[in-house]
Amino acid sequence: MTHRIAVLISGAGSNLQAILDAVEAGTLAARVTLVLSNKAAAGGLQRAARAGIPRAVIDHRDYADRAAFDAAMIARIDEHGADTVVLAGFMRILTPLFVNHYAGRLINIHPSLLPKYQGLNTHARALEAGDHEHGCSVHFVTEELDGGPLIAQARIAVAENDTAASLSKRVQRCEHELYPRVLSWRAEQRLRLTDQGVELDGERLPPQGRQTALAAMAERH
Ligand code: NHR
Ligand code: GAR
Repeated sequence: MTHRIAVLISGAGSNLQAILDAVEAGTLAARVTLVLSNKAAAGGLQRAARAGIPRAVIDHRDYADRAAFDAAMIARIDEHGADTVVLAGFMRILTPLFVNHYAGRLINIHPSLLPKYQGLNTHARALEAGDHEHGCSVHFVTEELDGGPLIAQARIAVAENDTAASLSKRVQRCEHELYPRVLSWRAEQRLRLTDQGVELDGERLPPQGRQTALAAMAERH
């Protein structure tokens, strides 16, 4: 059966688009069963509509607390079926209820070289620190915010004249290449989370995950 992916978004959905494009191109052997947003205005919902994919809006403000919001999302996601649940610019912290329900099949992409710069405003923080490299990380999601086991990272060089905006743009290009690639590993049943850590092709990955070379890495602007 084709690998089923549910994608959670809060914004523009450029990572969602990269996933949809990879499915369309045949490089990601999966089916996106649902695009779920906590914001009705999220641009990614239009992308899902164009691709003919079921959409749902579950607004966190309609729920008494985080657990109730998460329970509503679980119910909707499971109606559509998901072998992997993908966070793609999803901006709500998830409770243990949600994280445990999808243990080992919940993945996030984060715009920094984790464990550096967990949380928000990662590009400004990398610049502020004077880092010479920056990038993005894909990880299994656990209760520990941005602290789950790392699957893969891609690095870019930071230039003298970079701003948070220019960095964000280059990091996003890396994300758009890296995320579909990692998801193709899942779709091909090559990637799993074990008690010992992350396993790719039956081998345990190092703590920072697979370091990947991407076409987008060579770009400076
Ligand atoms: N939930 C858990 N339990 N663990 C993780 O690793 C998670 C998570 C939920 C989202 C994505 C993450 C990121 O890649 C993510 C990882 C939102 C916030 C946040 O502070 C932090 C990290 C991430 C996403 N959210 C605020 C909140 O109160 C709201 C911010 C807003 O709406 O703009 O939920 O960076
Ligand atoms: C991406 O850069 C992603 O790494 C980041 O938000 C952007 C979403 O863009 N995620 C987070 O910061 C999670 N807190 P998109 O909606 O165009 O995919």
